[in-house]
Amino acid sequence: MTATTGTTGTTVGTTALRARFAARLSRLYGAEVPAYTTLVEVAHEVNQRVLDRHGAAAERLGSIDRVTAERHGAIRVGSRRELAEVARVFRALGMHPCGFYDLRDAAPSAIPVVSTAFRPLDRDELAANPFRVFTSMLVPEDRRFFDADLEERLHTFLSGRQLFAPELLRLADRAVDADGLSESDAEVFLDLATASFALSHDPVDRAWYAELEAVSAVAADIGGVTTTHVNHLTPRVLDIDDLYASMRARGIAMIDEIQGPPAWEGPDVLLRQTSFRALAERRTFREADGALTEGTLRVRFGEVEARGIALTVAGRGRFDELVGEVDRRLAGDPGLTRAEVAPAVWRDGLPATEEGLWREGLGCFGYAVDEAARARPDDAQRRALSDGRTEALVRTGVLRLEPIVYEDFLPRSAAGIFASNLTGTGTGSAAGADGGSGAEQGGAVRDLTWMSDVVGAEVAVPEEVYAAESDASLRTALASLR
Ligand code: OOG
Ligand code: NI
Repeated sequence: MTATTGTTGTTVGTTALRARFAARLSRLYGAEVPAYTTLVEVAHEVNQRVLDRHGAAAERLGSIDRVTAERHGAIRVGSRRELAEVARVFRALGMHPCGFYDLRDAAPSAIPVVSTAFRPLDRDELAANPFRVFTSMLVPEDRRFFDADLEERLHTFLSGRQLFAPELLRLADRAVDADGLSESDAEVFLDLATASFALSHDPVDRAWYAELEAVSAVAADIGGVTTTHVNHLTPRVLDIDDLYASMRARGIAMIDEIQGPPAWEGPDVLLRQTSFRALAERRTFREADGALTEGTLRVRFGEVEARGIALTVAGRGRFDELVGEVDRRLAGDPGLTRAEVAPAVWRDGLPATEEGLWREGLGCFGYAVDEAARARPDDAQRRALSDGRTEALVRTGVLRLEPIVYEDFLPRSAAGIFASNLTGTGTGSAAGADGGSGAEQGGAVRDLTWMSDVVGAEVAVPEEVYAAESDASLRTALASLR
């Protein structure tokens, strides 16, 4: 955290702003959705159990301090302007766009949004506070979901609302320019930023909401109301199977399965997630005759995640193959469940150790010099040191592998999380499309370049971020051996 004293008083740096914002959002969401507080409690219990069971080894993929504070949020916006504005707010928090996700042709159900995640990119910033927000943007121009008339009315509705106060955006820009805010400005900024994501009590136009809901529940949640809100806040756990069982034991209805890689005895890779079902929340509605009535909507839920090792491009390719193989076996025998099929597929298709992942070029690792080996190398280590090849240095233990944690998301899990929490699936469907051309994308081509243009900053490619970190770490380690 940056804390310098100048003529404007104490400066609250972007890192400290992010940590404070994450904590405030957590308090807000806990007050709005009490089941979230239960989830955080259970997550802490699970993490404590893992620490007791495994000691220091439990922290191999993240210090307990980081993991305890760790959250990701999810929000949804409707237009280019709204996405550009929220990007300005996140930039003031040291959060940068990373990854492009197109959920419009996702199985099991297509969602009319494209997404990115705003997150710290540097290892030190992630260690200080890893808060990230999965941010989705509606695509009203996609003809697979919306006809021209509905698109037009969505544009009109969205252009009439202002999600972020002008004062908030001014302060955000100032924080970026000055690398922080004075204590009093920081308070105003954090108040306004947090308030932007609170559930609104504005009446919901019943007919308009229902019309959008018939296309997609997510479209209604975005375009059917006058504000945005946190959709969920997700704590991180060190044992998601324990978490899942513990939540059920407390009587909380969880979705049917844990998304992502299965539980198995080999290294944890990428991301495993699960959630509890969206809860009914009281909302006020405006009926066709203008009368105000009380009702409920189910859109917000609780999610939890366990993070594993980042994969290289080749590793992601392997992962996708394994997912495909599990799907094929399940289709061949509908009596089976994913949890029954996947571990065997994983055993056949992935190395059982971290070193195996590294050797096959599938996992992302940093490198640390083993000081004992440097000071008193045995014969094999001496040969490796004089030969200088990375492979020999790792094999003989002169260099120790340090897993790089996956800090991003999985499109298929995201679609699964969206889908399992929707009350209705809507009529919109992009199934069968395979992306690429305008026609295939419903007339609305969206990709990483498009997203970069909208947010006004280059959207990073996750695999490139991990590769750069791994390369830099290797260079440092090798240089220190010379
Ligand atoms: C986002 C769903 C995706 C994740 O963790 O994969 C997501 C949403 O529901 O808005 O948060
Ligand atoms: Ni999420």
